[in-house]
Amino acid sequence: PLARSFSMTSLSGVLPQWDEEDLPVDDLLLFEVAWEVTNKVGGIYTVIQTKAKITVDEWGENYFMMGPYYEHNFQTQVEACEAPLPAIRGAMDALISNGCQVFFGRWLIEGSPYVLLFDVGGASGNLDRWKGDLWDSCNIGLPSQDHEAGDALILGSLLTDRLGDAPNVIAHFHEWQAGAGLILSRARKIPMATVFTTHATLLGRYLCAGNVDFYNNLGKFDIDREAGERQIYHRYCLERAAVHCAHVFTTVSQITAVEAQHILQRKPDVITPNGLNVKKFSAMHEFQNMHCSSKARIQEFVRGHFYGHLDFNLEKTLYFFIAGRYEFSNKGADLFLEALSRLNYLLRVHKEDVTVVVFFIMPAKTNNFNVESLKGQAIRKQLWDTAQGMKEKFGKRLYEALLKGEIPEMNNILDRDDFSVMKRAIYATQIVFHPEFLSSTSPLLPMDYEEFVRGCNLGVFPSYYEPWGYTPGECTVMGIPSVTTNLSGFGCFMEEHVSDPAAYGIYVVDRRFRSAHESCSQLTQFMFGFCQQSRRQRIIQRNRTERLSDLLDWRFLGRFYVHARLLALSRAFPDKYEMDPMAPPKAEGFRYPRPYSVPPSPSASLHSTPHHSDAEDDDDEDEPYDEDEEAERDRMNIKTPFVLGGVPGGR
Ligand code: G6P
Ligand code: 1S3
Repeated sequence: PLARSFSMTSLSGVLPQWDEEDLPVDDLLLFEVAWEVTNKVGGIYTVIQTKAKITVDEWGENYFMMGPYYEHNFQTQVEACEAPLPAIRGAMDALISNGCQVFFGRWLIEGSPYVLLFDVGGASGNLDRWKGDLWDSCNIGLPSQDHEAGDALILGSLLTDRLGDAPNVIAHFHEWQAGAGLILSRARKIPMATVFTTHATLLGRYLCAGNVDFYNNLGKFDIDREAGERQIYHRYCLERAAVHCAHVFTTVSQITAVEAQHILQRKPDVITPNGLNVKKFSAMHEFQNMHCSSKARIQEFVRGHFYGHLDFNLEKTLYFFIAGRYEFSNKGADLFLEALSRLNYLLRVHKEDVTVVVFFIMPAKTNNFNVESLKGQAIRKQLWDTAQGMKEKFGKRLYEALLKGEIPEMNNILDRDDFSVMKRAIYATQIVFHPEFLSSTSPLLPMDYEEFVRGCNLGVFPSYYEPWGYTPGECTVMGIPSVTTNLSGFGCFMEEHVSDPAAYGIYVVDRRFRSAHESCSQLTQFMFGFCQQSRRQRIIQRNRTERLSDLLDWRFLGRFYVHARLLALSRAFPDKYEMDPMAPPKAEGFRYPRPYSVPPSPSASLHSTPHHSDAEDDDDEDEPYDEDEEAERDRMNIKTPFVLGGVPGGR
């Protein structure tokens, strides 16, 4: 019998956490299916990759992730091994003897989960037959030109072909590309508990990108016709069928829940917000030091980029960035550009000596690097190398002179040849072409995304369509302030759980109840206010931002996944598992209070320290603010009214 009870322990002394003992996993298997398992396409990869650790902690050897096989991904991310369970080995053998390729191993990420990957391309010879099966089971027809939908069906067919023989399975499917497996498993009456999570709706994404007033017209769209006109009717049918076949349907945020209710015609049973695998540094200010060293590298890049016309003070330069899938208006790049031009105007009118350098990190088709930027970078690098060489020579000669008891004549310490080398370096224009931007091996900016974010001052993500939005969350756990919107799942979540988000460095632009012009003005004011902060105020604000990390930790948010699975079990096998109606974990009512030192006026949040100062270089300024005291007091003030109800009881 599964007589289970949960109790709460505290995470970092702030948030309640599930006790992991007694989760009903002993005799169950958990399958998690997504197109992005070991295969980075977008945000779902981040969800499953960061969540792996807590899921493995809970399920151990009973947890299997499943997705498509790509040779390069497998070779670089997976350690091949034999499947531990006879049921899985049997299914693999049966598929292989039918000419399909399947691969098994441990994904080399934190938690090292097992992965079972299916060679979709290699099984494409069966596609017509499987299309027939899909039509027979649910009357969804896939057109031949849509290869992505065809691949999704192949994955689903391979999955359900043999794995239905495994006993006591909970299968969690993510997004429409994994949906075919769910539809087929229900059509074939395979006895497993199913969960389907949507991270965005197909039609919602299309409609928003098409410049419609989406959220004010949610109930008015003729959804079948809209899907048909966009030639995605069959995909939309797959998505909708998966949603309706699942025992439990979840979305990543409240705002996408409302969207799903209209576009997919089912109210989600559970909201499963996206978390991160938060790493705390033992030294509290370590993340500030990391900001400093990453920023120095961005500064080097800027020096090279503006080589020959660097007419601004790098000490008074702030780095903003936007990042995400290249959906210009959905991700708010349009609003950001307009707000930047307004910010530029304000900075000039107010004669601010701050310079803002902005990066757009959006993977897009490129032919090559801009030659001028490469020239600048190459010259900067060469000058750096030359300077290093000269420094060594200089040091050596100085040392030799001192050994002899002499102070050398500084003007003579370098000889004529040395000066020639330095002059040559100044004139040199060697160029290297390399079509990459943000990667640790890039010639332009040799940093990975995380290092880059750490070095910036503000992430700006004014999205219009953003079911969750990892980018501001990633900034938060690194202690970097960011702008988000009340149309993003993340922004709404923060507004719900943080009393004064701006004081914590989370600026939420209202894109829901204001016109585009008004939202743009608000964004401009946020950025202008940010530019007016002193360095010390920015440091204090970063400390506060970082304090919100616990809220975004999977150790806290993972409970919603646990709940979804238990609910699916109780619906799929009601005779065996019973769900206490009080079971849903509750996050309502939980709020981070306004930081202790911030006065209770909303406008004060824009200047987030007790005493706003105009001095920029004021690291040592003696302000009546004690970070540790503030952190401690805030922690004491945080209420934890989560009621974690019962869980399945045996019958
Ligand atoms: C960190 C470092 C400080 C540095 C500051 C720069 O806090 O510990 O030494 O002055 O970053 O901050 P800024 O907001 O100007 O990039
Ligand atoms: C989706 O990825 P996107 O950037 O296309 O899924 C992400 C993970 O749930 C989510 O954070 C994002 O908002 C969605 O839009």
